[in-house]
Amino acid sequence: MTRILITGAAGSIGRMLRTRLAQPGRALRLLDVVPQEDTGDGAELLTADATDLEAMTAACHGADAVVHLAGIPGERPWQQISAVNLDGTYIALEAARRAGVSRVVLASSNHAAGFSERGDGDLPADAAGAPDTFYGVTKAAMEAMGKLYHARFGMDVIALRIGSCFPEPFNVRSLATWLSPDDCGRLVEAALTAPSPGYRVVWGVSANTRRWWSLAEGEAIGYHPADDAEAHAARILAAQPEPDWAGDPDLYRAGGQFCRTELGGSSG
Ligand code: 15L
Repeated sequence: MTRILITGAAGSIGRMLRTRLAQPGRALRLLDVVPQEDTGDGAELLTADATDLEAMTAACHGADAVVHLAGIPGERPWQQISAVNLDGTYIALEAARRAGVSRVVLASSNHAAGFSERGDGDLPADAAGAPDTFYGVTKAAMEAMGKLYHARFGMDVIALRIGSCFPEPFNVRSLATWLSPDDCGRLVEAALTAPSPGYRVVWGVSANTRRWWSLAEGEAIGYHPADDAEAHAARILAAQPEPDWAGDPDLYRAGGQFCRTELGGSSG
């Protein structure tokens, strides 16, 4: 029996993964600061703060891998977001190390590289960080922290630069950046099961026709997305002209409107 600890399990991606990662021979241990519903699926439910090193170390004991989703998912004042996202990343990795867990999957974000611009080819997943917000800085630091724990301790760490992970694409940008719930499940499954991946950064994006983020790094760990936001394009584009992907600031930069959001203001 393998055991996977998921932090931030009550959040939207956590709830998507609860059903998609369940499989025979695997136990899910779901941790969140808010109490979770016992749906009768056999998952082990823990109520704890992911920024509490002692609680996290205890939660990691007996786990084979950690999927670290806990964090504030958008822009906030620095003190607030660094206390949760930066400290939380350190604590997830350090708790895993102390408990002997050798693999950690980190929920990074496209906003770690939000100022990257659309070019001729696909943007590689290992393109240098170019954060667009304080939130993006915490995600770039998450990737750096993961790289540190790999280099120092030989842990397998896969950072997922997640795009727009929602039930459906909802605006023009998300026609390129959407990560469908099922592809999110496929991506995390690949990150959990790839043989000896070492340290990787992978885009979390579906096989969208309008995608400009590379899938090569994901394919290298066995992530093969099956969904395409284009199925929703007619609905989204119904009331507007064809978008200007090269000229619209919300479309030619990876982070979209986050590049214009007030630093420290609330978003996401
Ligand atoms: C993120 O990282 C946010 O958590 C999410 O709410 C969306 O804003 C997403 O990025 C996105 O870029 O669409």
